[in-house]
Amino acid sequence: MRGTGVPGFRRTALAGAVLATALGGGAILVACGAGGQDGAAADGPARLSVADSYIPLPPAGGMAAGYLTVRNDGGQDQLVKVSSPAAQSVTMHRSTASTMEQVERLDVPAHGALQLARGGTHLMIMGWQKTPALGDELELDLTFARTGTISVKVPVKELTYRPGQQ
Ligand SMILES: [Cu+2]
Repeated sequence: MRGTGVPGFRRTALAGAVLATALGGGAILVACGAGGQDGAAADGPARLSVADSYIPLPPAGGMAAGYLTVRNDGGQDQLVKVSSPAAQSVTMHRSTASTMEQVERLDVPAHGALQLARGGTHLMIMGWQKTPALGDELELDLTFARTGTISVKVPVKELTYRPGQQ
């Protein structure tokens, strides 16, 4: 019998590339409504603000969820990417009856809100640079198709926390 397998897959190189991408995402672009490129779009520029953001403390530094509300007083936009200098991976998920699936973009309706909440659409955060602790404030960089990137500091709360209870 002759060994034909290649012993070392190039996993290391791949992981390195992913990490480099995550670290490179640390550059912060703070979007300014007046400078929007698509300000002339028919339904007007989006006017976004982020509220009620929190991350329930993940067990033992494991995978965490992230919840927040994006309010919009202007035209429609889409959340197309989320990253964090504190974690290697942030993805957008939609919960279905039995499971959850990753989504590439989430609509922010005109004069409405995109809500990421328990039991519904949420963020999944993994690969912490440092184990999160209660009271930490972790940066999330939310990139929107029209508005650009908005950076928010998101507090780490108890696992059972719900917004509205102080
Ligand atoms: Cu999920």
